[in-house]
This record gives sequence, structure tokens and C-alpha cells, in this order.
Amino acid sequence: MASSDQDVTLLSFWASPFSMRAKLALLLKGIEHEDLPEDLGNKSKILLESNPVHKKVPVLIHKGKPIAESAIIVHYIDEVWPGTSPLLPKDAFLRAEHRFWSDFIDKKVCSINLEKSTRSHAFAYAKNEEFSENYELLEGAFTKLGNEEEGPFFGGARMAFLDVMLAPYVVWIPGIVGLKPASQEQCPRLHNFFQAVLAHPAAKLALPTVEALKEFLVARSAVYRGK
Ligand SMILES: N[C@@H](CCC(=O)N[C@@H](CS)C(=O)NCC(=O)O)C(=O)O
Repeated sequence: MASSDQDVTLLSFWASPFSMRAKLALLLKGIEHEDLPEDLGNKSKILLESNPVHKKVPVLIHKGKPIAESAIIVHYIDEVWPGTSPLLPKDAFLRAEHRFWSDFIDKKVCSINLEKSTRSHAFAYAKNEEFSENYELLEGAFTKLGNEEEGPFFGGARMAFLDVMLAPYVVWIPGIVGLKPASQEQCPRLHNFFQAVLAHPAAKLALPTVEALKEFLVARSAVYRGK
């Protein structure tokens, strides 16, 4: 199974936003690891055994011990390999802020509305106003937590915890037919973040292209409609 010196294996699925977070955190830290892509229609024994509660990806296996849930995995990676540039801020209050907005992303951006939008273009169009309100809230978080002069990320010139948590939606949101990403006029900081993620070397490896994801989601929505 795990073959790298660090003995790290990532069970993932390429289109899963949660898997992308774990992959991105590993790449940002430069952690050698083995990728085990999952077929979610036919889950492997190792996935079922390593995440028996949820049976979902991602799962990080470090020295034989499985860690599940993307936010927990990213925290774990940051704790075990803090390196010279930790993902979470040193200051306890700022760490709490990062966790608050990470929770917001999971509840409001990566919501049931996002999932339903992948199944129905009409639903996605109808939800744009709600998404737009969330973009403005995230714009406020960027203004509060990010230092624009240092760079486009919450971590300034480099990605921090919140950047990792939000990055998959840079390809997911435009990948959904009918859903509009934030415009430069409406949310300049969020818009710049989207551009910066697309140009980031580690994100280019961890995230699929918008086109590949759109093709996958369109094909998946056709399967749902056929049911
Ligand atoms: N809260 C979990 C969500 C993980 C999740 O929903 N993974 C999906 C792929 S995007 C999955 O494995 N689905 C398989 C299933 O539901 O059977 C996390 O943050 O890791």
C-alpha cells in the first residue's frame, strides 16, 4: 500500500472537492505520498475498512492509521508537518476565524444547493441570488482576514488553511451549468482569489480543469435525469 518514505496514502476521487483539499494540502507541504484513486460506484475494501462510518473519500492513511473528513485531514497534515509555513495562523483568535469561515464554506458554499445544482440547470439558475449573498460574505472574510498587499490568498502570498478549504470551488462553481461565479465588480477579492488559484502550481496539480469537471457533471446530471 503506502510506499513513500513518509508512509502516506491518499484515497481520493478526482472530482471530489473534499479529496482536492487533502491533495492540495499534501502538495503545498511537499509531502511524498501514494495516491489510491477510488471508484465510488464500487468502493474498495481499503476505503470501507479505513472509513467504516461514512465510507467516503478522502481518507489519509499515515503509517497505517486512517484519518477521514477533509477539514480534519488538512488540520492533521498541518500539525504533523508544520514546516516553515503552517497553514493555520499562530494566533488562537485568527485560527478560530479560519475555522469559522471553513465551517461557513462547508455549510453555505458546499451546500445541498450546490449538489442539487449539479443535477438541474434550472435549479442552479434559481439559486444564483443565494450564492451571490454567500460570495459577498466571503468577500467580507477576505477583507477582514487577508492582507491584499501581501497577495491574493487568505495567507497573503501563499495559501493558508482557508485557501485550501475554498480552492476546490474555484473549479466546481464554474463547472456547474447555470451557476455564476463572483464577478470582479461584485467581489474583487474573491474574483482575484479564483484567478490566483487557477494559476497556482500546486492547485494546478490538485484540481481538475473546469472543462473536465463540467463534462463530468453534465454527464452525471444526465444520469440523474434518466432515473
Ligand atoms: N464531509 C466529508 C465529505 C466527503 C464526501 O462527501 N465525499 C464524497 C465524494 S465528494 C464521497 O465519498 N461520496 C461517496 C458516497 O457518498 O458514497 C469531507 O469533508 O471529507
